Amino acid sequence: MLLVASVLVTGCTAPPRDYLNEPQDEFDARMEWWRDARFGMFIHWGLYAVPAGVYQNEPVGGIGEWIMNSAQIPVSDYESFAAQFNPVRFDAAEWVRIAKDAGMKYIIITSKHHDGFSLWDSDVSQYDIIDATPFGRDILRELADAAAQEDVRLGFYHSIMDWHHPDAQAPHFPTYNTSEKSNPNFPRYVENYLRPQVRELVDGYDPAVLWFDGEWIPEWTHEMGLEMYNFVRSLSPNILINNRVDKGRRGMQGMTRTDQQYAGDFGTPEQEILEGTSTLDWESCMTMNDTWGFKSTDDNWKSAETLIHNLVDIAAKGGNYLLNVGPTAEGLIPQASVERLAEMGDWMEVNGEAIYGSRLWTYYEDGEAVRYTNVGDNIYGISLGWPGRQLALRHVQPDDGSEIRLLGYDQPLTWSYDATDGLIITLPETLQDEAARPSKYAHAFRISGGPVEGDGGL
Ligand code: H79
Repeated sequence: MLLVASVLVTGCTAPPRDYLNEPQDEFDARMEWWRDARFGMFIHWGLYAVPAGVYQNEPVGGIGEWIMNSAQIPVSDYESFAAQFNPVRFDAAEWVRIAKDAGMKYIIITSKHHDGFSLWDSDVSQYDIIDATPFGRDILRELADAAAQEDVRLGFYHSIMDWHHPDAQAPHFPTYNTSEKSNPNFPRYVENYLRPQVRELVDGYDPAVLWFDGEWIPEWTHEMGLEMYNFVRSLSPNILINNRVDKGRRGMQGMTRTDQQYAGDFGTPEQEILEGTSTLDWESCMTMNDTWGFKSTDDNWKSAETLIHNLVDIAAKGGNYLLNVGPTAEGLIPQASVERLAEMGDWMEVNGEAIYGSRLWTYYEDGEAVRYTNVGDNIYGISLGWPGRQLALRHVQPDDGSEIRLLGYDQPLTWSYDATDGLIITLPETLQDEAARPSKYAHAFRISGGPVEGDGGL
């Protein structure tokens, strides 16, 4: 009887699967869409958009979404931002369109950041968009619907650290300090709050990715990480989970340590790009200015040229680029971000075939100014900046019948190869005029017809 009852309750008698020991081919199949995508949008949005970097008329240093910590705002004071959060100009379809037009294939939005505020109607919380704000619309639902319409995948950033929940706070809060291990109530928060929230997100919105963060606090243990990873996969077997679910991340460089087995499908360099390649999957998350959550005072925008070069550099090294926007409390993606994303979209329109679905090649660079990608039988040499009258590539040897084209230009290019000089591609005179070039900032040359690795001029 007991056995029958337990079968009825759980639906099966098999022991919980250990998703960590996944056969390589199953892992590859699960990762395929993400590896092909190469470019995604990160969205940091929450109550911190209300103060937007200013507290009690004083500008607060540091990243905007950390203002509660940086300005040592008491929980009860910070909560009052909820009553002011009424982003009436939020339009999920518009956000998805901005991402899609930029060439981004997926979106990761903060379901809950460290401040503890949730962007959906959580059953275990009153501190959420429905119960605590005048806005009263489920932001995650609207984004999930809009993303599904446009074939853009949606995932959630969910913070393990929580500065609001009483059971999750270290006694010394709000002065955050990693050196003290001190909160005996934390497991209760995990059991009664974090896990139920994660279940609500996965069951209710079917996210493609769960992107954990705030895992470095001493209360969060390796065992909790393994358990969470298996829990999420048991709810949604094909979901992807970043390495911050567990304790294996190496600082801001973000790749997973290999001293033991850690959970997590991909590494997460933050505000940096790997120096070279990796045998592990990875995604660099980066801001466009110096903050993730909106700050009214931050105008330190990276140029479209820098952003495009980053995208190329990351793709050549086998990674993904998760580029952040921090919408305002009115619900708008800042105009400076929109403009840069539009320029990236223009570039991807012409050059996307060198980025999407690309895989690591034998070489990822040829000096400072050239990156290589590989898609199918084609090698792409991507020049960061205009190469001049000719482009010299030392690492690639075309087949005799190879055709070389500049993406966006309608004629094949003239080229020569010899062991001394390597491959020399001659650039047409008409393209010496900047205005006549098919794209700005970076120029992709497709070498088709079975090129192989070369060592010309080395
Ligand atoms: O959500 C954005 C930031 O709010 C969040 N991550 C991005 C995606 C972020 N949290 N903290 N930081 C950024 C900087 C904190 C770095 C440190 Fe540590 C935490 C220094 C010491 C503890 C992690 C663990 C990095 C080094 C060791």
